[in-house]
Amino acid sequence: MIVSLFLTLVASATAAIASPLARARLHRRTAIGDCPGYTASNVVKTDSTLTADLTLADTACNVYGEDIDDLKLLVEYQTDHRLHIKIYDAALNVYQVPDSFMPRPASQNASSSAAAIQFNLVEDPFSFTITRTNTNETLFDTSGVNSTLIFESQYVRLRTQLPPSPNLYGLGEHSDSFRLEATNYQRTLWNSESPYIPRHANLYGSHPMYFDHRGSAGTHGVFLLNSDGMDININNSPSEGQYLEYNTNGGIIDLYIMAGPKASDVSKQYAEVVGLPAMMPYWVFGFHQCKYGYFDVLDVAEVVGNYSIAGIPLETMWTDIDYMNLRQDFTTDPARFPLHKMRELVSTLHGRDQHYIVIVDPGIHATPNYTPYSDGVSQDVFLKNSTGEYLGVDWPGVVVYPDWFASNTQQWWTNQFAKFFSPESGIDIDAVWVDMNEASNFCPYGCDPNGTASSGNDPPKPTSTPRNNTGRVIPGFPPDFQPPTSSKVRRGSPGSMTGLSGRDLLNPPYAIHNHRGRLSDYTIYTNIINSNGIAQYDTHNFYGTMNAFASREAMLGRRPGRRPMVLTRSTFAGAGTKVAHWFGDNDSNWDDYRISIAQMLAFTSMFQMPMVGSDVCGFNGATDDKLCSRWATLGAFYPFYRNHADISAPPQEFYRWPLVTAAAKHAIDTRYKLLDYIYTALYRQTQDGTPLIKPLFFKYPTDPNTFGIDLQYFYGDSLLISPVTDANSTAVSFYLPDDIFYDYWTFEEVRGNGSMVTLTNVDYTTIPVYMKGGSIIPIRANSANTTTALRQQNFNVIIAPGLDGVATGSLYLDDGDSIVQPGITDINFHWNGKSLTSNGTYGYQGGSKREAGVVVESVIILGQENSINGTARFNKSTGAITVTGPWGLTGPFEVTPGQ
Ligand code: MIG
Repeated sequence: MIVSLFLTLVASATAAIASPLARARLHRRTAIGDCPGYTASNVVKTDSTLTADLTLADTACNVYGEDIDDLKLLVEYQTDHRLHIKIYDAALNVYQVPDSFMPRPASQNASSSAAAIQFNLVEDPFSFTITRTNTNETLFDTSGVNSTLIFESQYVRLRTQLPPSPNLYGLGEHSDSFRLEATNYQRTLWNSESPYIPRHANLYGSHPMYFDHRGSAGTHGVFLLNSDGMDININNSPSEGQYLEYNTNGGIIDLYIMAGPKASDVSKQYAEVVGLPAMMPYWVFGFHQCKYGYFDVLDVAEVVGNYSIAGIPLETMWTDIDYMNLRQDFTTDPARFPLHKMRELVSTLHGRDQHYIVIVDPGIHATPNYTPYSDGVSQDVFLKNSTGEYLGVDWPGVVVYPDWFASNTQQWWTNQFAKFFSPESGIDIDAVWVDMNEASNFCPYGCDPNGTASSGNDPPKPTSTPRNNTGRVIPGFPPDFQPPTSSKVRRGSPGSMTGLSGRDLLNPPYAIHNHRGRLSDYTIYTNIINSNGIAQYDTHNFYGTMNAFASREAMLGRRPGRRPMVLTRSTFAGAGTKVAHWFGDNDSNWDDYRISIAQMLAFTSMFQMPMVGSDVCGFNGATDDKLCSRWATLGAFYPFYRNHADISAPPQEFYRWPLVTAAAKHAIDTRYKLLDYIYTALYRQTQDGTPLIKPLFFKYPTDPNTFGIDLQYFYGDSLLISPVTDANSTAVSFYLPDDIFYDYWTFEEVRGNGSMVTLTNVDYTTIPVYMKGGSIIPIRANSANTTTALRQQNFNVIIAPGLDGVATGSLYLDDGDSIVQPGITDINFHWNGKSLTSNGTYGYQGGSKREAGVVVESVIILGQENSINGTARFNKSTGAITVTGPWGLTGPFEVTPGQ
């Protein structure tokens, strides 16, 4: 089999070389250093725009394709803090990311003289700089050595000079350090299935956006709206200085420069370009359990039951591809996951205020008598090659892939969801999980799908017979889930801008450094043309995002008016406007535990994709009780909190070990008390782009010690999280900036002085958390078993005064579910050193009587030397004053201790 595959590959490689462009590559005329660059002419300026023609300055170099002779330059001062710079072919043939997928922000025609950043043109040879208006600092500069603009049919190069040792972040998806290495660093963007999330490799998503932080000089952002495969090189040398260089396989230069000057301003300004993130249902912040390899529906129910027995709150149960009949979407395994039993599972979960989610893959089994396929064929929704159906291989065997651009695809997908996930007759899921959507193809380029699917690569099909529960009682589930009589313990096994013609769409002359091999290896071939005429070569990087967006529409079709939650593996810039993401198949090791923080920081604070998290305790391999305890605890401070493991990994539900059980209980209890605090932070991000998770440098931008920190972060605006990160250790050294903090657990005041602090006795069931001075944090007085019950708990309000003695905070409340809210409550708290005032909007009526009756039980003021006015409860050892209410949440109130 290996030999025959090899021969196929050789044969196809030969075929590719025979194509005209590949020949051109072999006979290319010059080296990259000889490319002539462009000359600008016909420069026309208005107050808010600049246009020019760019003409190839000399003989074409045709290094990786053919130089395009005539380009156009468009510069727009879109707002006073955002510049748009577009360099494109005059003939408008070169592919541009379609507006239908990524609607562009309208220019507000700001006046260049009032703008925070300026575009400066050099006409001959063409180059440009971007400078900060008030300081004249250069932010972007294409005039350096070896920086000539190259714009060819299959290669675009743009290079900017940077100051030495830059603080650059972003350019995901990757599993490298949060602050990017500046020497010999390459970031390839080409969405691919990437088990074990390898370092220094392209992963599942593409976000060509970076932040450049320059300390007291401010922060700016750069977004290259280009979906072609690319290598971004960051490097320096004595002769070329420090630079960042884009090398794309095509597309145009569609650059958005965001002026900041604060880092969180850049976040907001990026949201103005790609869109604000989607609000999520309240319950999605609950704890989720998943595993690939649950044997049958009973096994799934048993996990739910075991969580109850262990007393660990479980909000949502998940099922992986195990539930499908022979791994086909929109089917259930009649023996192991029969539909009637699945319906019982879901109604039982719903009766317990729990939720249920299953997986759906984009690859549709190409087989007769399978309705999702035959419907799709008759509605013409699948990708085609030159001879007919384009085939790949995925879990069910030979598959076809939906063409998300085809006119019937959304309706077909929506119909499959409506039927299979019908509340009346199907599986009434609460959210959906879309996987394998890079898209993944088990068949590398040149292989025969039919051969591959029927050979060793064919996934193991479940053959097991149904079983009854012969073992333990599953509390809360109907009788047919229960053991028949006496019980024995058992365990189950587990012109149109659609792209130039004549390109080599399979093996472009410039080969990006895709860690999976050639562009078409293990994915949909890049020469497949979508129904709108654009090649997968250009749109590959957002195939998964379109799949996820279509799934969101399909979910909306089932539950109109309610916020959908779609968890997607593959993403592109702007995906956060509609869907959520997990970081894919990590490994159960300490390094992957650590790197999850950097991944979370990039997506939340930079890519405007706030609902994210890693597989808690690790996906691949065996975890252990120490790693899983730490991860259960860290995960409670991710926005998305799900324990998930591979089929080959031993089970790792939190109740499997006493230590993890204890850690998870404490972690979930803490997370739930803080749930409204982080829900409020998510709401803010959906309103103006302020990130719900912040790197330390966002808050201490002039303290260089914070610039490289990626093992600590702010959860919400006020909580500094500093987890233990060493393997099997109870010690951690972390940074405390020059500021006042309060220990979340003891209320003790801790004065940070811009140095490292070491704790040596951090038990496996806890994590260092500090409240930043200046904050007011509303927490639920008690946790609960579900988020539904949590919503009926009263609040406490904690005041953590800043160095100036004052503090602020807020609390947002709504029904947690509706897209259009009938009424919201949004309260601002202010502490002036003597009194707490609260005021705002009070529109949320409460979903139930008990919810409507929720009050603030007490107000706790930290960091006091004496009891204020003598009467409030004062704890001398911690300096905390407790004032007891209640105060209602239906109108403003004021609390002055002692009065
Ligand atoms: O080829 O559906 O990342 O979360 O459990 C692996 C089975 C397919 C990969 C996903 C993982 C999921 C698994 N999937």
